[in-house]
Amino acid sequence: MVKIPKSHPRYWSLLYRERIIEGMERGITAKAGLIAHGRGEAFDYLIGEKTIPPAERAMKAAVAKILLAKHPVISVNGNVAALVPKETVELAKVLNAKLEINLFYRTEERVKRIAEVLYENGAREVLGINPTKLIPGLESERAKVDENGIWKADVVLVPLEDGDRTEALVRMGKFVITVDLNPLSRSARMADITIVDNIIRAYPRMIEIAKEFKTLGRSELEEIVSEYDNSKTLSDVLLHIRDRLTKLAEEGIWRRKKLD
Ligand code: PTJ
Repeated sequence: MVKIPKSHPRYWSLLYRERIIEGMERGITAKAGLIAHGRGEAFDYLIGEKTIPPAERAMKAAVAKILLAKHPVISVNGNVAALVPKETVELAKVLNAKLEINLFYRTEERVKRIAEVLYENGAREVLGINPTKLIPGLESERAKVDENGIWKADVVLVPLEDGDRTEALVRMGKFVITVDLNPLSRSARMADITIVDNIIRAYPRMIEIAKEFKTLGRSELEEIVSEYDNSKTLSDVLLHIRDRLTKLAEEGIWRRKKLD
């Protein structure tokens, strides 16, 4: 991996970019994952590369919903495994959720590599290695799911997803949560809860929230979920971007100031 100097003003961005490249070289991330990452980076610039209030609200509702679920499953693809393997395993543990590998560009070699990464990071069980069920109405490789995982799940967390499977899972009656920096993507609009944040910030924050919420009773968790409105969240994200861009334009971003 290329050494990124810590003094570089875009250290974090470059570090995660290297992780994705390394993930691809190790057979974890799909080539198209590099493009998906670039798209995410562009939206992260627009929101200001920090967790914004609508994302914080969505994360709280998501954690509450997963804690209330009977069979929660966290789906893992090649980008997620390259960027946040340790956090993915920790989040599943703290939420008592199962982990399932589900790939759009599925090859058995990639599945094996991703499973290795998850086990190296402390996973006790990884599903999706020998899927026996097919999500109805979905023609891509993503239709292949594990009978004890996504197939029987009531709540599924599908980060960095493409819209097809989100829609198919919603059709199957599942409650779908996504993490997607693009508030306009099909998955963002199809999901029941959309966390518009970078997964590198979202998962650590969700782990904190989960630890905090574990002390709450079911009725308190139910209240958090019932007060949540995903349409409002998506609208608030768009308004945040609009207001931020308006402010930057009025202040004159060309004056070499640091962007807030
Ligand atoms: O590993 P595979 O074979 O399952 O393939 C995975 C990819 C990501 C290649 C596949 O799912 C894909 O092509 O996804 P899309 O349609 O490009 O959608 C990915 C979405 O995730 C886009 O809307 C991006 O903006 C968003 N995104 C990318 N990086 C991040 C992100 N959202 C949150 N955090 C990120 N770091």
